[in-house]
Amino acid sequence: MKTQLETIKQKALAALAEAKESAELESLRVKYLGKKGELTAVLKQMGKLSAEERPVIGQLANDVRELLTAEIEAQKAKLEEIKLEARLRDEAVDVTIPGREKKLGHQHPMYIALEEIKEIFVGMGFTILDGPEVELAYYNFDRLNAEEGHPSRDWSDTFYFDEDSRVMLRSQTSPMQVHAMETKPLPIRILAPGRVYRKDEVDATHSPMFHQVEGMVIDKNITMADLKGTLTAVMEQLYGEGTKTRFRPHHFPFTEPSCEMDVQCHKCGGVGCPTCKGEGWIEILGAGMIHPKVLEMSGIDSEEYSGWAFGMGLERMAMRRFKISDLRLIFENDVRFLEQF
Ligand code: 2NM
Repeated sequence: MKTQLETIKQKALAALAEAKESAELESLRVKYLGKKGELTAVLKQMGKLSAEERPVIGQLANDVRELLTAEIEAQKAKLEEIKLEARLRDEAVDVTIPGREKKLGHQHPMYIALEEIKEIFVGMGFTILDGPEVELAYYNFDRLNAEEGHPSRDWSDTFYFDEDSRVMLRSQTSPMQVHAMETKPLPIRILAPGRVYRKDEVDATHSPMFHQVEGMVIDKNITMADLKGTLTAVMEQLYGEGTKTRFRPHHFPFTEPSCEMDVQCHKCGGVGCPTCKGEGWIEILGAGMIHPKVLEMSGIDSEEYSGWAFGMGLERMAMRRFKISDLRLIFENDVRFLEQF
């Protein structure tokens, strides 16, 4: 029995040393020390021993059990440690690797220009409006005195959604102003910036989608002098004190009289240079006194109230401001381009 115990001890120790998983250790424990284990099987034969031998073998069996139990625990701890070390190695963080740079975007030059314009008008008591890009032709044309047959209503110029030309992508931001006339209490001072859509081929100066800013004032006793004074004050804030403006007659269906406004070239002071193409003046916007018909269609008494309005292209504005030569650069949104402003 002594040799049997010795054999069990040696076999078990060898197997334990080989074990790679704690599950393996558990099955070895069952195999040698469990109720049906090899050591237990030997102990069951103790009855055959003499009274002298029994305590000696009993002691020896206990020693083997204790040794194996301790060995299993030690091996378990060792495996845990190996596992932990492997995990630490796998999950190691190299704090010396440089961090990944988070690329930030950049504000678009056109929106930089728009923010500036908005700020100026807000400072003069204007409210900024937002409105739908899908409009009824009724609001985009009829209510602005562009009747059936007006050239801009043509299918070749406007994006319609239906055969009857009733629903469209707005071709100007003016329908927002019509909504304002319809819903806002008088007096009104609003600025309406946003996207507009026209069927134009893309080139250096055209795009089927572009941005406009329109503005409108309606109150008692508003005259052309208010239009000229306000817009000149805006240009002075935008281009510097003393900036000169000039107004030339023009035609729009929704204003009467209508005009175009030029600012004196800030580059050459009006002498003529490449920036103003030798003109000395740069065309900035269209404007005029709101047509009495337009006021009346929105339920405003044109005998009591009058108003002025203007509209300008935002891309052209930003291109002038930042000396951008091609409209397409405005829409490409290449960060290397945007970051320059
Ligand atoms: C322009 C030029 C002149 C304009 C007129 C109106 C409204 F709704 F009051 F009639 N909104 N915008 C207007 C006037 C727009 O763009 C070149």
